[in-house]
Amino acid sequence: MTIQIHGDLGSGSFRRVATAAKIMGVDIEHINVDLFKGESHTPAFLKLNPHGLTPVLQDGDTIIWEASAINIYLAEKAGSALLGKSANDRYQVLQWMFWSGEQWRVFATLLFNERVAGRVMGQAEDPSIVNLLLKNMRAAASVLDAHLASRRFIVGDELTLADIDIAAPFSQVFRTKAPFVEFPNLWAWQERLLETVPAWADTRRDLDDRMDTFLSANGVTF
Ligand SMILES: N[C@@H](CCC(=O)N[C@@H](CS)C(=O)NCC(=O)O)C(=O)O
Repeated sequence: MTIQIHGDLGSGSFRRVATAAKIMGVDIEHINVDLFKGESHTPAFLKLNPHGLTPVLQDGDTIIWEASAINIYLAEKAGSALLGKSANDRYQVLQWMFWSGEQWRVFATLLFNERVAGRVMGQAEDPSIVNLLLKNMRAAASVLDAHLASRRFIVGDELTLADIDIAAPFSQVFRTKAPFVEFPNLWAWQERLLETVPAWADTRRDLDDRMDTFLSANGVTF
């Protein structure tokens, strides 16, 4: 039975899973959930994830939400080095993935809500919220920038799930105007990923197409 991933092509979280699956050669069936139509809040979807969030994996009786957990599940199934080549690398990968969820992506998601979702709904951004988010993002980005000064990847010498998790906020950077361009090593790392990881470039194209089509249909431009 094919593994199903429920999600929206315009979502950076879905992109993390779509990218990892492509790299690992794991066949997935994309079940579209139109987030702009609120399809992650229907009674049927809430049975999969009561938080009303995507992506969700369905593999027979196994249901997993949270893109990082889904990627670990897929990587273990595929025996992939995306989880790290050694035991030590694996813990480092997990460390950065957990950090990414708590200290990094969360601010990017809230910035997206303020600057993109809010605009679609005709709401002005709240400067006090945006300033708090930018302050936290800059603090985290400066640590990443120093970390990446002498490294090509977040852990070890190859791409891992840590890179995919930490790169996710770049998915919406031209819409959120997250201040990553102020951090040259971080920016160069992201450009390198786009140039050297075809799946990362492919999924960005899908995401941008989806976002641009929706936003222009709703008269929103960035
Ligand atoms: N921590 C979750 C974040 C999931 C998340 O925020 N998903 C967004 C799309 S990127 C979503 O489904 N939003 C729907 C909604 O808020 O209604 C993960 O990593 O999977």
